[in-house]
Amino acid sequence: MTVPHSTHFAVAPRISRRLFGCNSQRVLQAVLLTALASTPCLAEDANNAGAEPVATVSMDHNTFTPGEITVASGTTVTWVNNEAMPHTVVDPNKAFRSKTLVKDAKFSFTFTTPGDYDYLCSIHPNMKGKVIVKPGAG
Ligand SMILES: [Cu+2]
Repeated sequence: MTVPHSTHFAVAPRISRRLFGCNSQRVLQAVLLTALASTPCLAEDANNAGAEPVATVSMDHNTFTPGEITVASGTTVTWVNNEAMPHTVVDPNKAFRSKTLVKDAKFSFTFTTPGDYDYLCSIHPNMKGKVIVKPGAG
């Protein structure tokens, strides 16, 4: 079996520790910082620190919260399941459909077309939410 390119970051710290000895900690930090800075999913935690607008909807007590959000076109909405009950995020018009989300699992979709998106949890059809997408501010 060949080593895929994706393991590059995983093996880099080990190599640098051997090469640089005492300095490996600093090298490791630099590698980690670089990796963090280039990880797109962290942008949502930084609360708009990145260029792309983001929004979060949580799932708890069989409820999407907020149940209705209005976002600008281009916004990435991330749903997070905060309870043990599994849920899905499904647009009946097929714009998006998550896998089954267990506790702490996330699903993200970037809304690029303005409009109203009523969605539901396919496991609990009474569990509904809505995303209203307005034209972007430019
Ligand atoms: Cu559900």
